[in-house]
Amino acid sequence: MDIPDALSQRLREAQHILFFTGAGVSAESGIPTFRDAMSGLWSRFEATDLATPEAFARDPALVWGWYEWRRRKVLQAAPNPAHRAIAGFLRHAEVSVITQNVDDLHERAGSPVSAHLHGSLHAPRCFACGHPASYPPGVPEVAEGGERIEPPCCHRCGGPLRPGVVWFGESLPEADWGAAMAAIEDADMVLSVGTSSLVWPAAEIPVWASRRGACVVQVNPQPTALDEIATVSLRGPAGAILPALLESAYGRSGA
Ligand code: BJW
Ligand code: ZN
Repeated sequence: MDIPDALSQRLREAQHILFFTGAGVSAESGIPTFRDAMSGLWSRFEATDLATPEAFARDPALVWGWYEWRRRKVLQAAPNPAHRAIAGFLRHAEVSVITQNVDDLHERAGSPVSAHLHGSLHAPRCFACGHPASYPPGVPEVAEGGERIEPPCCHRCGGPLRPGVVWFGESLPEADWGAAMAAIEDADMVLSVGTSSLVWPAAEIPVWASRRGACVVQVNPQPTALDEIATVSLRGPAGAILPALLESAYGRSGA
């Protein structure tokens, strides 16, 4: 893709770049986005129906099975060119990565993540008492069409374990939210990548950065709620556009 010269120059001159990422950045690693249609056991559900404490309380095996299937997909996946390009920017500017994703593909590509706003698939805890727990090593076996799996019990109180993610109606982790606010203060450039920009309060991050004067660049094959305020919207897959942005700013040898 051809990157406008003015944008390459702004990137090159940026002091602090904030990457704000969503499920689309992991799509080319084979991880379904949050709002992709589901199949198999979960085809009757929307993801938004399963990602709530109420859904877990009603049917823990259904929700735990869905998260185990997703954890399996993530453990079997590898970072893609989009994750690697973001890590490439670290060589040239101060970079903060603020992600809504619950996978660890940014870290595996070499980018330290300042904030996992919606938690992590890899840090379960007790639904009843909040005690942290851990998974056995290895990749969980889950049928491709999906299956119900009873969650393991907490060692402390016997309650069911839940995934360490942030469900609808729950507060975002304070430290991660604080890190995101600090990054907004510093950033002169925001790249919002692969997010529908629908989920509050995370979706406000590029908006607030824009109000503080940052240049906001969006990377997404589809129009989103951010189109109205983005300085530039680049339509296409992150795995093609981010490497092109990196190369356009710093040249082939810098990318
Ligand atoms: C590509 C691509 C490629 C594809 N390259 N791009 C009414 C108004 C405003 C707010 C609310 C409201 N009613 C309720 C609320 C609050 C609610 C909310 O925002 N709801 C909205 C849906 C309306 N928010 C909350 O509840 C939050 N907490 C909160 O508000 O606390 C205060 C409070 C406390 C107590 C009581 C009440 C309030 C918490 C939100 C937590 C969200 N958690 C989830 C689930 C995490 C676990 C899991 O993964 O299962 O986080 S929801 C889900 O959405 C997940 C994601 O991180 C998040 C964002 O989704 P994302 O990443 O944007 O993915 P998609 O699938 O939507 O989009 C993918 C994009 O990629 C698309 O645009 C594609 O085009 C693109 N794409 N391929 C680049 N190759
Ligand atoms: Zn417990």
